[in-house]
Order: sequence, then structure tokens, then C-alpha cells
Amino acid sequence: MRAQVAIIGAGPAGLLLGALLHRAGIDALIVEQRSADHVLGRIRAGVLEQTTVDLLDAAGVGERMHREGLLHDGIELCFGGTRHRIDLKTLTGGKHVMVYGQTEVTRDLMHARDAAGLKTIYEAEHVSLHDFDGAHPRVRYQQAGATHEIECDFIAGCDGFHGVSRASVPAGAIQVHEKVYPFGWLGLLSETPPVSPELIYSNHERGFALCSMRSLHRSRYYLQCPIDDKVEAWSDEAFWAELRRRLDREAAESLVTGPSLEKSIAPLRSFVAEPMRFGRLFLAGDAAHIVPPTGAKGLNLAASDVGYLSRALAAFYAGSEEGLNHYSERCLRRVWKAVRFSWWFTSLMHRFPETGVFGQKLQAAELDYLVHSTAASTVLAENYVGLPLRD
Ligand code: FAS
Ligand code: PHB
Repeated sequence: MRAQVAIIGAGPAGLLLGALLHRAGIDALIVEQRSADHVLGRIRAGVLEQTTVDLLDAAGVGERMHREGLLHDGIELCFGGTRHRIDLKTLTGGKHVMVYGQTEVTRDLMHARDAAGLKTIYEAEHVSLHDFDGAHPRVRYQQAGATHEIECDFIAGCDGFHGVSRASVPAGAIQVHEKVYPFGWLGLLSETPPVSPELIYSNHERGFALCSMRSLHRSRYYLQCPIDDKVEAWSDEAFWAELRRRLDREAAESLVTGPSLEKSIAPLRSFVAEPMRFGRLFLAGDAAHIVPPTGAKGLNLAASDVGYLSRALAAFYAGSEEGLNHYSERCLRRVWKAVRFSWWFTSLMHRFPETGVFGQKLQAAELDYLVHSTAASTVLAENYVGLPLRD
């Protein structure tokens, strides 16, 4: 087989890259190790920045998002038993975020790819990358007992944190930076109306909690939990009771509970691999970086990487290598700002037992300052809605 670009991974990064390349007249094959149903079954992000919305529109997949997505002009911070609204729209001169689940983004991209008759190879086994340090890279995979090979001009490693792409880079050519947080997020999805019209981020002495949503009748909640906690240890009743304890009285009393549709525990880490280009291999999304989900940046960074990469590849085929040569530098400038914001917001909102009472006093002081200072809440707001894409 031959393609101009071989994309590894059919998550949001790989699918969005495939869609943008198709719009640019560049043919790309996607190789995915799992089934489409398995990819859709993963419950992940819920908040899209405007830059991501714009890229999905550019890819021609924005119609259902604009019809079913929810525009949010603010978020609330809950601490000391009180909620404080951060007016994102006013503080950023009119910007907002779109609440629309990653599952639906992925579904829209899959449907568009199928409708365009573009090939995605699902359930590919033993995917391997070859000769990406030269001009004729190749991707191999096995399926139904046979070995297949894709000859291509470029490989896009969109295969997530545990993928094969980053692992295929010689150790001496890559530098990684990592911070693992001493807790995880226990997430629950339920067919219940959201507890509040906007997201609530709660800093409570028992631990962090987040009230989010997927629509006006489907909610997504998270609780900070011990790093070694087990989802089996949490009945739905135990989850709801703990969530109530970590919210203000009004939210606790108005919370509508119901059976969980999904429950899972995600570890939290900050991770960046540098650079993001190795010859004709380009890393994008979680394959190159991970942020704690507190700042809702993971999916949005994947989208901005892919925005840069699709433009750079289109420029290459039009005769310019400038975009490819500056890809890694452009992505990493944005990535590190999002890593910093996600680390800061995680440090502010979660309980860190090792910091003791002094640490909790600092958190309380910063929260009090944040919600009473236009300057401080503007910093939160402009990072939360997403920094502009810069060339
Ligand atoms: P993905 O991991 O989504 O996709 C990579 C794809 O590559 C997968 O389909 C995988 O099966 C495939 N793959 C892996 N190895 C392969 C191989 N060897 N060969 C072929 N295919 C291979 N972000 C937020 O903003 N908010 C959240 O609340 C949030 N929650 C999260 C919860 C969890 C448990 C995780 C893991 C992440 C969460 N994230 C969240 C971040 C998440 O949304 C990612 O940023 C987003 O999925 C990134 O998309 P991709 O880069 O496409 O990677
Ligand atoms: C979600 O809805 O899954 C979500 C929203 C905001 C976050 C993290 C997760 O910061």
C-alpha cells in the first residue's frame, strides 16, 4: 500500500489530522490497533476551546457540534462552602468554551471519514515504524495473520501516551519531562441533568471534585481519589455521597443522582517529549504530551498540534518545508503554556497531604485573591478559554 501520510492512531488527533489532510487534497491512511467501538467507548474530554471548534469546522465536521454542543461563558470555583463565578466571557473580551464530549467529536470525525470513503485500518496488530530517518518511511502491521506494509512520505504518530511512535524514537534523540501527581480522578457518567448550568471546580478538605456535563440530560462528575484506589471499591451510592460532601450546600441538595453509565479512574501526570519531530516522523497529541485534565487541555492541545501539522504538510506538498521545520518549536511553545496552566490549576484545586496545613492556607489565600482580583481571574480565564494559535 502507499499513502502520502501514514497516521498511527484513530483517536481525535489522528482522525482530525486525516480530515484536515483530506481537505488539503493529501491522502492519508490511518492505522488503529483497537476497534472503532472500543475507541468510541473511551469517556474522556468534555470542553473544547474555540481554536478546536475552528479546526473541526475547517475539517467539515462541526455541524452536530454547533447543534448539540453547549456554549459556556463561565465556570464556578467552590471553596469554603461557597461558589464563585469566573465570568470567562467578560474577562476575555467575549470568548467562551464549547461543552461537547470527545466521544462525539470522535464519532463525527469517524462518520465524515467513512462518508468520504477514506480508509481506516482498525484492529491492526504489531504496528511498527521503519526508516523514518530517511526519505521513504514505512509502517508495517499485522492483520488476519498477514503482514502489511504502507510506503509513505511521512508518519504522523497520533497513538497516544502508550503508543508505538514515541517508543520507536532512538533514546538519544528524545528528551522527556514528567511529573506524576499523588492522586487520580474517579470519573462517573450518568443520564442525569447537570447539577448546575456551568462547570463547578471544587477545592474541599476531603479532596477535589468537578461537576461537568455532556448535555442538559447527561452529566460527568469527578472525584480526586488515592493513586492506588480501585473503581470496584466505589458503589454509585458511595460516589454520590462523597460528591455531595465536597460541594456547597445548594449544589449538594439539588444534585440529581442516578445509575452510572461509566465509571473509571484516570492517573494524573504532566509529560512532554521533546522535540516532536524525528526525520519524517511527527508526534501529535498524547503521543507527545500529557496534562492533568483539570485545565481541560489534553484534547485541545492534540487539536492544535494537528492544526500546525496539517498546514505544514500542505505547505510541503506546495513546495515549502518551513512549516515542517518549525513544527516542533511551534507546538511546544503552546504545549508548555498549557502544561504550566494545567499544573497550576491542579495545584490550586487539589489536596496535597504532604503540604500540610501551610499548603492548604496558601491555597485558601490564593483562591480568595483569585476570585476578588480582576487581574488574577483574567489570567485564569484567558488560559481556560485557550491561548491564541501563534505561528
Ligand atoms: P488518544 O489516546 O485519544 O488516541 C490514540 C489512539 O491510538 C487510540 O485510539 C489508541 O488505541 C491508538 N493506538 C495506541 N497505540 C497504538 C499502536 N501501537 N498502533 C495503532 N494505534 C495505536 N482531556 C481533557 O481535556 N479532559 C478530560 O477530562 C480528559 N480525561 C481523560 C481521561 C483518560 C483516562 C485519559 C487517558 C485521557 C484524558 N484526557 C482528557 C486527555 C485525552 O482527552 C487526550 O488528550 C486525547 O484523547 C488525546 O487524543 P489523541 O492524541 O488522539 O490520543
Ligand atoms: C469533562 O467534562 O470530562 C471535563 C471538563 C473539564 C475538565 C476536565 C474534564 O477540566
